[in-house]
Amino acid sequence: MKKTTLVLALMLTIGLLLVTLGTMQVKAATQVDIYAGEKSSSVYGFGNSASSISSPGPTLTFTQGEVVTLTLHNAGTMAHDFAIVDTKSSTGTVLWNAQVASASNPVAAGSQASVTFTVGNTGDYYYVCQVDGHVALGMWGNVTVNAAVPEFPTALVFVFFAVAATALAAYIGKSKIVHKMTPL
Ligand SMILES: [Cu+2]
Repeated sequence: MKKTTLVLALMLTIGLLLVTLGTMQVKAATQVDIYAGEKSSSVYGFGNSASSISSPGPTLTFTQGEVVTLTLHNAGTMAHDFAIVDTKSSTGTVLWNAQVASASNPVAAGSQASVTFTVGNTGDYYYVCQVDGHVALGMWGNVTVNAAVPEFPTALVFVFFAVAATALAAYIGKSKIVHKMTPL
Protein backbone atom coordinates (compact mmCIF):
# COMPACT_ATOMS: atom_id res chain seq x y z
CA MET A 1 0.00 0.00 0.00
CA LYS A 2 2.77 2.40 0.97
CA LYS A 3 4.72 1.38 -2.12
CA THR A 4 1.66 1.98 -4.29
CA THR A 5 1.30 5.48 -2.90
CA LEU A 6 4.97 6.11 -3.56
CA VAL A 7 4.70 4.88 -7.16
CA LEU A 8 1.58 7.03 -7.67
CA ALA A 9 3.28 10.11 -6.23
CA LEU A 10 6.33 9.52 -8.41
CA MET A 11 4.14 9.15 -11.50
CA LEU A 12 2.24 12.33 -10.70
CA THR A 13 5.48 14.21 -10.19
CA ILE A 14 6.95 13.03 -13.48
CA GLY A 15 3.63 13.68 -15.22
CA LEU A 16 3.46 17.22 -13.91
CA LEU A 17 7.09 17.75 -14.90
CA LEU A 18 6.30 16.70 -18.47
CA VAL A 19 3.27 19.00 -18.60
CA THR A 20 5.43 21.84 -17.28
CA LEU A 21 8.05 21.11 -19.93
CA GLY A 22 5.27 21.20 -22.52
CA THR A 23 4.15 24.60 -21.32
CA MET A 24 7.72 25.86 -21.36
CA GLN A 25 7.92 24.90 -25.03
CA VAL A 26 5.83 27.99 -25.80
CA LYS A 27 8.67 29.99 -27.24
CA ALA A 28 9.51 33.61 -26.67
CA ALA A 29 8.46 35.94 -29.45
CA THR A 30 10.35 35.56 -32.71
CA GLN A 31 12.02 38.81 -33.72
CA VAL A 32 11.59 39.73 -37.38
CA ASP A 33 13.23 42.83 -38.86
CA ILE A 34 11.98 44.15 -42.16
CA TYR A 35 13.21 47.20 -44.02
CA ALA A 36 11.08 49.47 -46.17
CA GLY A 37 12.50 51.76 -48.81
CA GLU A 38 12.66 52.86 -52.41
CA LYS A 39 14.75 51.10 -55.05
CA SER A 40 14.11 53.90 -57.51
CA SER A 41 11.52 56.62 -58.05
CA SER A 42 9.19 54.05 -59.60
CA VAL A 43 9.97 50.94 -57.54
CA TYR A 44 9.48 50.75 -53.79
CA GLY A 45 9.85 47.61 -51.75
CA PHE A 46 10.87 45.73 -48.64
CA GLY A 47 14.04 43.87 -47.68
CA ASN A 48 15.83 41.90 -44.99
CA SER A 49 18.30 44.76 -44.77
CA ALA A 50 18.49 48.40 -45.80
CA SER A 51 20.66 47.44 -48.78
CA SER A 52 18.47 44.61 -50.06
CA ILE A 53 15.18 46.35 -50.82
CA SER A 54 13.30 44.41 -53.49
CA SER A 55 9.87 44.13 -55.04
CA PRO A 56 8.22 41.92 -54.06
CA GLY A 57 9.88 41.91 -50.68
CA PRO A 58 11.25 38.73 -49.07
CA THR A 59 8.67 36.06 -48.26
CA LEU A 60 7.86 35.90 -44.56
CA THR A 61 7.35 32.35 -43.30
CA PHE A 62 5.68 31.73 -39.94
CA THR A 63 4.24 28.86 -37.95
CA GLN A 64 0.60 28.88 -36.85
CA GLY A 65 0.38 30.16 -33.29
CA GLU A 66 3.88 31.64 -33.37
CA VAL A 67 4.30 34.86 -31.43
CA VAL A 68 6.16 37.36 -33.58
CA THR A 69 7.58 40.76 -32.80
CA LEU A 70 8.08 42.51 -36.11
CA THR A 71 10.08 45.71 -36.42
CA LEU A 72 9.67 47.87 -39.49
CA HIS A 73 12.78 49.90 -40.22
CA ASN A 74 12.17 52.70 -42.64
CA ALA A 75 15.39 52.81 -44.65
CA GLY A 76 13.86 54.99 -47.33
CA THR A 77 13.29 58.67 -47.88
CA MET A 78 9.49 58.49 -47.73
CA ALA A 79 7.05 57.43 -45.00
CA HIS A 80 5.91 53.79 -45.02
CA ASP A 81 3.94 51.34 -42.91
CA PHE A 82 3.50 47.57 -42.71
CA ALA A 83 0.47 45.29 -42.48
CA ILE A 84 -0.27 41.62 -43.07
CA VAL A 85 -3.44 41.45 -45.15
CA ASP A 86 -5.69 38.91 -46.85
CA THR A 87 -5.37 40.42 -50.33
CA LYS A 88 -2.52 42.15 -52.17
CA SER A 89 -4.02 45.55 -51.57
CA SER A 90 -3.56 48.53 -49.26
CA THR A 91 -7.23 48.14 -48.35
CA GLY A 92 -7.06 44.40 -47.60
CA THR A 93 -8.28 43.21 -44.21
CA VAL A 94 -5.49 43.33 -41.64
CA LEU A 95 -4.88 39.92 -40.07
CA TRP A 96 -3.91 39.14 -36.45
CA ASN A 97 -3.47 42.88 -35.73
CA ALA A 98 -0.15 42.52 -37.55
CA GLN A 99 0.19 46.17 -38.42
CA VAL A 100 2.99 48.67 -37.79
CA ALA A 101 1.82 52.29 -37.95
CA SER A 102 -0.86 53.13 -40.52
CA ALA A 103 -1.47 54.74 -43.89
CA SER A 104 -2.47 58.01 -42.24
CA ASN A 105 0.26 57.86 -39.60
CA PRO A 106 3.16 55.94 -41.20
CA VAL A 107 6.72 55.42 -39.95
CA ALA A 108 8.84 58.42 -40.93
CA ALA A 109 12.01 58.00 -43.01
CA GLY A 110 14.86 56.83 -40.80
CA SER A 111 12.53 55.73 -38.00
CA GLN A 112 11.32 52.33 -36.85
CA ALA A 113 8.32 50.86 -35.06
CA SER A 114 7.27 47.40 -33.86
CA VAL A 115 4.22 45.23 -33.34
CA THR A 116 3.80 41.89 -31.54
CA PHE A 117 1.17 39.50 -32.85
CA THR A 118 0.17 35.83 -32.77
CA VAL A 119 0.19 34.16 -36.18
CA GLY A 120 -3.21 32.80 -37.20
CA ASN A 121 -4.32 29.94 -39.43
CA THR A 122 -2.17 28.21 -42.04
CA GLY A 123 -2.35 29.67 -45.52
CA ASP A 124 -0.94 32.19 -47.94
CA TYR A 125 -1.28 35.88 -47.25
CA TYR A 126 0.41 39.16 -48.13
CA TYR A 127 2.15 42.00 -46.42
CA VAL A 128 1.91 45.48 -47.82
CA CYS A 129 2.67 49.11 -47.21
CA GLN A 130 -0.75 50.72 -46.81
CA VAL A 131 0.35 54.20 -47.84
CA ASP A 132 -1.71 55.17 -50.87
CA GLY A 133 -0.16 53.99 -54.12
CA HIS A 134 2.77 52.12 -52.57
CA VAL A 135 1.47 48.61 -53.31
CA ALA A 136 1.29 49.56 -56.99
CA LEU A 137 4.90 50.76 -56.74
CA GLY A 138 5.91 47.33 -55.43
CA MET A 139 5.56 47.46 -51.68
CA TRP A 140 4.25 43.97 -51.01
CA GLY A 141 5.47 40.47 -50.22
CA ASN A 142 4.15 36.99 -49.58
CA VAL A 143 3.37 35.55 -46.16
CA THR A 144 3.26 31.78 -45.67
CA VAL A 145 1.90 30.21 -42.50
CA ASN A 146 2.86 26.59 -41.93
CA ALA A 147 1.13 24.14 -39.58
CA ALA A 148 2.60 23.88 -36.11
CA VAL A 149 4.74 20.79 -35.51
CA PRO A 150 2.83 18.47 -33.13
CA GLU A 151 4.14 19.32 -29.70
CA PHE A 152 6.42 16.60 -28.40
CA PRO A 153 5.30 16.65 -24.75
CA THR A 154 1.57 16.26 -25.51
CA ALA A 155 2.09 12.93 -27.24
CA LEU A 156 4.70 11.87 -24.70
CA VAL A 157 2.44 12.64 -21.72
CA PHE A 158 -0.30 10.41 -23.15
CA VAL A 159 2.15 7.58 -23.79
CA PHE A 160 3.59 8.04 -20.31
CA PHE A 161 0.21 7.84 -18.57
CA ALA A 162 -0.83 4.82 -20.63
CA VAL A 163 2.37 2.97 -19.70
CA ALA A 164 2.14 4.11 -16.07
CA ALA A 165 -1.50 3.01 -15.76
CA THR A 166 -0.64 -0.41 -17.19
CA ALA A 167 2.33 -0.76 -14.85
CA LEU A 168 0.24 0.31 -11.86
CA ALA A 169 -2.52 -2.16 -12.73
CA ALA A 170 0.04 -4.94 -13.02
CA TYR A 171 1.69 -3.88 -9.74
CA ILE A 172 -1.61 -3.84 -7.81
CA GLY A 173 -2.61 -7.20 -9.27
CA LYS A 174 0.75 -8.70 -8.34
CA SER A 175 0.80 -7.32 -4.79
CA LYS A 176 -2.66 -8.76 -4.07
CA ILE A 177 -1.48 -12.22 -5.06
CA VAL A 178 1.67 -11.81 -2.94
CA HIS A 179 -0.46 -10.88 0.08
CA LYS A 180 -2.67 -13.91 -0.42
CA MET A 181 0.30 -16.22 -0.68
CA THR A 182 1.96 -14.95 2.49
CA PRO A 183 -0.71 -15.05 5.21
CA LEU A 184 1.29 -14.07 8.26
CU1 LIG B 1 5.25 52.67 -48.48
